[in-house]
Amino acid sequence: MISVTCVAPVNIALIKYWGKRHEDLILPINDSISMTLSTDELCAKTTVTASETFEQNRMWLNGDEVPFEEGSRLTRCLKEVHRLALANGSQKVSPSWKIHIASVNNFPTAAGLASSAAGYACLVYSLARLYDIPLSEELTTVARQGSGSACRSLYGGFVQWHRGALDNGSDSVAKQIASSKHWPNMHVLILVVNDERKKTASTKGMQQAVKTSQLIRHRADKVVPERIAQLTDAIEKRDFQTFAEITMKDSNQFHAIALDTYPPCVYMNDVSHKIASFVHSYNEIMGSLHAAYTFDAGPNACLYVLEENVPELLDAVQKVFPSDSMDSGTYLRG
Ligand code: 2P0
Repeated sequence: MISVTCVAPVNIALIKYWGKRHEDLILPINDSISMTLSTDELCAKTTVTASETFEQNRMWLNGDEVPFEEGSRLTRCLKEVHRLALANGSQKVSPSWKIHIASVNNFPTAAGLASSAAGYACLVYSLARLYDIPLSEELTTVARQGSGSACRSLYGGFVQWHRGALDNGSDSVAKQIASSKHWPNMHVLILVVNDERKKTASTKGMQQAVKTSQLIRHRADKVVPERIAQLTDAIEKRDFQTFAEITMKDSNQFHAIALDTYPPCVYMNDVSHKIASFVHSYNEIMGSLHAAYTFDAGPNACLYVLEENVPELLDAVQKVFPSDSMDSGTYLRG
């Protein structure tokens, strides 16, 4: 019997992935950029065990068994890892041995806090360690087939997921733009507005968006390519002003697309909108951009802020949003 345990953190998108051009291979219609949090924050932890004596593949998520169905994303990831293991001539564990997977998240699942990203990144990386497969761009294509955003969590720091052009998805890979050491004073403050499961799962929300939104093509073809270039440059130069402006604009455009979907997907709630207004007022009072918000497919806010500005921002947040207006507030290091 051989066991491997790994931890993978969530990543928070700055330029959002929203919309697929291929559902099964999980190929996106646009590039995206994210920042991966540090490993002592929001994480998935996965143990994979392979044994000659196991009779079937089994998986538990947060203690509950989940089915290992033929054709599922889980099965697809396992098959792809086996293919890489064969290609690498890995000898450590026979691909014929069945495996047991136990994964836990240290944060609410499916509350718009990128749980599937950390979960599949952790699963694929743990399997790779089990079969002695090195981390590579090709491995990101396997994580991508578990959940699109998962490919970005295989790397730390700032990461770009390239949409790619090929039909087989082999060039739809994640690449690191800069490690976390490049901009060590970049922090994330997460305001948990609500930790319930989101109403419309991302997979369904983006399918509906691609089918019905008239704005989504304009975003994918015209807006995102320009923003990717600008944000990459801002990250390279550690230019917080440009970084913050693009991040907030992209969050707003993603939610505009969600509302342009028919029927609309409403992810932000009244508190989320109040947080966005608060950040704009706060920045105006400070005289320059000191904080940037971004909201994923849920009401919770992620605020990007430089370390030196954290105490002041935290103080203002606590004054404007006393703890009963939110489930909890968490301060995290990026
Ligand atoms: C992102 N989100 O870039 C965007 C922003 C949510 C909003 O990636 O269908 O769970 O598994 O590929 O990765 C959420 O989508 O969707 C997501 P699938 P996923 O982080």
